[in-house]
Order: sequence, then structure tokens, then C-alpha cells
Amino acid sequence: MALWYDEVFENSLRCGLKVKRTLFSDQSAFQRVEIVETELLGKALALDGLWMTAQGDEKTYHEMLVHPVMTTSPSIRRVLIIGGGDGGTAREVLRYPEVEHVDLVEIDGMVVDACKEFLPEIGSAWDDARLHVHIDDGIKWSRRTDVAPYDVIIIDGSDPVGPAQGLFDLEFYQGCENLLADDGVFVTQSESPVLFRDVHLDMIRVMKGTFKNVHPYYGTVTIYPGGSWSWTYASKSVSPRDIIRERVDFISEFTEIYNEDIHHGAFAIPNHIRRAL
Ligand code: PUT
Repeated sequence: MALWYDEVFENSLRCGLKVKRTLFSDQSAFQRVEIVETELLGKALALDGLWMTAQGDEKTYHEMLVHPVMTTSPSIRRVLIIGGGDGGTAREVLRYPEVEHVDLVEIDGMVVDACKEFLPEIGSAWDDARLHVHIDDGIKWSRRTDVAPYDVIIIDGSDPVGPAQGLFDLEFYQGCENLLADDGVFVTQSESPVLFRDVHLDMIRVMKGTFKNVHPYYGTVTIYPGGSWSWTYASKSVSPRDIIRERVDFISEFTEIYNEDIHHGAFAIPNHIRRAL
């Protein structure tokens, strides 16, 4: 009998994949951590029953989270990743030779350990000497005053339930803005503009309370309910239009989705979002 793993949205919609077998399932101090092998999209990670990433479509998420900030921030030497325990975001960041130091702050050590063991195809850069993994609370890290400014800050958190809730608050964004260089760039995943429209709109409004420039952008991630997804770019001075051509040309050799046209097109805002903002 086929086994299905479903992310259930408000008891009204199911985003499910047929599962061949479960590779890992355990309860951490924070959440249920599960890695399953699916028929359609290869191995996939779910936290508390919510899809996080799957081999077969992870590039649609990780490339779109990482490259718009990395191709526009004037410097990309120091990078902070909060969340990102599957390693896919770090892998994309570390493709750039200009990156010297990456702090990855993930609250749940079980996610990192399970992904290292069962999803090494996604986190293929764990051994890069520039990567420093801290099993720590990203919200506390955002309040630090003893670290040098970051050129790029990337929030690769889960949905606003469980341990990720505080990643959607004004205080957290203010902390990140304090840690950001004056010409640095911040980005966060910002939920579905359709199914989580209110959360998405709130995030943009709250970010506008601290960052001078706030730009949502859009794409598709098959395993997230509804498939429609968003990320939000924020900065003190840099615009997402300020593309550094050599970097885009360099990274486009590696990417499956991201290129200069996708970059510009992604920042087109649907009318219903424009009106609501
Ligand atoms: N970092 C993964 C985002 C999760 C969305 N469901």
C-alpha cells in the first residue's frame, strides 16, 4: 500500500508526496524532524509536518533565496545565515570565491546532523573551511554586539510556528539591521503570497519599520503548499536593481534557475500585493 506524507494547510488543502521509505524520524527539543525518500522528488526534509526541502526542487528555493542578495551586495566577504540546517543555502553562498567567512546559526542540532547523514546531496559544502556552524538561537545571535558587521544576512527559517516564530518579529529584523554593514543586504524567505498572504504582507510591513529599502520577490517552489512562494530583500542603501554583472555571469554557470532575467522578473509585484501595501 502506498504511503503519503502530507503537509496539511488549514485542514483544507494537502500538499503530499508518495513516500518510498522513511530514512529518519525523531523528536528534537524543538520539533519533529523527518527525512523521507519520495517517489517524485527524491529525499525530502519535513519539520513538524511542514515541507522544508526536497532534492528534486530545492534549487528553486535555495537559488532564489541566495543569489539576488549575493549578486547585488557590493561586498560579500562576511555572510550570516540564520536557519538553513539542510545546508543548501550555505552551499550556494560558498560558490562565490569572494566569500571569506560564513556563520551559519541553526537552533536545532538534530536537523544539521540528520541532513549531513541523509541529505548530503543538498548540503554538499559542510566541509568548506570558510563555513562556521553554530548550534545556537538565531534570535539571540541577532542581538549580539560583539561581532563584526555582515555584508549579507540570509534568513532561511521555517514557517511562523514552533522555534521559527521569533524570526518574523520587528525586534529580530532590528537586530539583523544592526548587524548589517551600511551597504549590506538582508533577505528572508517570506511565505506564500497566496495561502499565507497575511503573513507575507505583515512581514513586509514589519520590515519596512526598520529597513529603508524593502522589496518582496516571487517564484515557485513545488513542495510548498500552493507552489507559489516569496522572499523579501531589504537593505539600508542597496537596490536589487544594482546587479554586479561579473557575479551574475559567474554564478549563472552553476545555477539551474537563477539568471539576470529571472532576477529582474522576480521583483515584479502582483497588483493585489501592491494595493495591499
Ligand atoms: N526554509 C524553508 C521554508 C519553509 C517553507 N515551508
